Amino acid sequence: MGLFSLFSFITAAILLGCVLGDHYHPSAPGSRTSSAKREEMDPKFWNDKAQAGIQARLSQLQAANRARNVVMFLGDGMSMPTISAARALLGQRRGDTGEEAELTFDTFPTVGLIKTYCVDAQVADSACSATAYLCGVKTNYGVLGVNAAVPRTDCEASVDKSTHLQSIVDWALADGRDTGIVTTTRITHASPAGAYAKTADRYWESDADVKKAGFDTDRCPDIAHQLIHNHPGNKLKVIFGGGRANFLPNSIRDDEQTFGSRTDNRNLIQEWQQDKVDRNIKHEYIWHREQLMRAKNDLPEYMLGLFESGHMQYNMLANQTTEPTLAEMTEVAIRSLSRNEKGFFLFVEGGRIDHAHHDNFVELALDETLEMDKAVKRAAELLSEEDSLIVVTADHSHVLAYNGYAPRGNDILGTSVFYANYTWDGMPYMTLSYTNGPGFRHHVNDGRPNVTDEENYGTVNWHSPVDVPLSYETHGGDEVVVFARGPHHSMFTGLYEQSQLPHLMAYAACIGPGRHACSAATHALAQPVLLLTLFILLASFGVK
Ligand SMILES: *[C@@H]1O[C@H](CO)[C@@H](O)[C@H](O)[C@H]1NC(C)=O
Ligand SMILES: *[C@@H]1O[C@H](CO)[C@@H](O)[C@H](O)[C@H]1NC(C)=O
Ligand SMILES: CC(=O)N[C@H]1CO[C@H](CO)[C@@H](O)[C@@H]1O
Ligand SMILES: [Zn+2]
Repeated sequence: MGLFSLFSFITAAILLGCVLGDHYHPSAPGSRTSSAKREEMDPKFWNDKAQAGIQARLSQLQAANRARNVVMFLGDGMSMPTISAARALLGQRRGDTGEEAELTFDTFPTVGLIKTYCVDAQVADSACSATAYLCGVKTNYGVLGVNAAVPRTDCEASVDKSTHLQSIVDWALADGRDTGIVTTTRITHASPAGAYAKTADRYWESDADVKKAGFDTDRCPDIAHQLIHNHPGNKLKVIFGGGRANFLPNSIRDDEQTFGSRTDNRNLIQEWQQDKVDRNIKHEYIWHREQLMRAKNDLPEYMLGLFESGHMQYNMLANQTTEPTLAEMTEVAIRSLSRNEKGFFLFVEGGRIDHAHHDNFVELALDETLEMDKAVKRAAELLSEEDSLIVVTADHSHVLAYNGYAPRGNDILGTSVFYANYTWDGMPYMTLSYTNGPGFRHHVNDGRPNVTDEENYGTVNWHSPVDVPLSYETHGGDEVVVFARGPHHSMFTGLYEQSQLPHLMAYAACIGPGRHACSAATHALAQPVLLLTLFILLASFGVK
């Protein structure tokens, strides 16, 4: 009886709360203070935190050296809700409420926003966006390293050299710096290929793909071939990722017993090795985590690591004996490239955030985001803020939504429990859900089914619910974030085009075409001197 009246009292209070709040923002969740942290009740907590933030920003203001090294981290499909939810998951895995947790790149001093649309598309794919953030020019959906004069799949148009773009890898090489690419996808996949390939279609990864589209590989060489034989791919000192099949003939099995996919009978891994033998350069091809760990202690000049036949495995599902983590690959890459006195450019991609989103596997997407953050942490530990610029960003957004209004600390992968009762059908809904994708459920008895009742609910292979049925969830068109730390990080603030990004990195590093931090420093000095000279000259004329 006592319990019952307490329950009715609470229910009445909640309903009253709803009446008192406006109906768009019911006031009830705020009244549930049980999950809030004690120290957060005290204004001093927030004031001290804000003052510490001022101190941290002040100590960042001095860094204005030239960036000797540049590491660019790309979370494929790492939209803003992805970052917010991954942060909560990070904290909750440590047993905390989660929302207040900090990713490594959250602590970077500068944040900006970039517009990701392509020349012919409202919402970007990873190819036109890679061309923008690596070559500095926006182009058509699906093409790589060529300008918008090349329509997708138009082989002949892409033969015209005037359509070819240089990437920041070219710019770094021209300055005598070393370069590398690291990814969890096939190394021939759109994002890493933006660093070295020129092609009318991102999916022409092996000769078989080009031929299937009806084209001649002599006119339009496949992406794997370009990586091994063309500049700048053949100058990359570190190449780590998946995608072995595109480098091997379809008649032979690789070290993990999977067949290659090439129909020209070429073994591009052997051709890569032969090229180094001919030039008498210390090199190593690796395919296993232990080989990577061993190489760390005796680094060859060139390294090619292909750890899977296709994409590398999701971290949560990976065989940890054979599969290195993104942080491990990043560390070996940085140790290798750091040997160049002039510095380096390294591209690191957390490439499977995107794939997990396309399948509505939200936990995998968040975990892959946290894996990339671990790689960022490793890089930030290994490299000095004085001479190394680290940029973290995404190529495009996704249609993941972070729904209200669960109480503080509620399981980020769970239901918005408090409001389950207020859905029209009385069914629960998830805090994280998607606008579209394969996670569509047919209605039962004219209503939504109870998705938390499903057999595989709570597993990584459970599809988050969606509104619109599609085989694969889509990218989103909203801005993505850029985080920057190191020399000239403040240049990355504001809201700008994605194609601005490599120009900013080149500015800070004093490489590539256009303005440089190094020459800008002299200009800044030269201008007043020039003005003064002019003034004296005019004054002396005036005296006469
Ligand atoms: C991981 O791969 C190794 C080598 O192929 C294999 O021996 C081992 O059984 C695998 N482990 C798991 C958990 O699958
Ligand atoms: C939905 O399913 C869960 C798990 O079986 C159950 O606890 C909950 O009561 C169900 N809710 C409704 C409204 O059916
Ligand atoms: C106010 C309200 O609708 N309460 C309902 C919330 O959901 C539970 C379980 O489905 C019901 O028992 C309540 O009546
Ligand atoms: Zn995608």
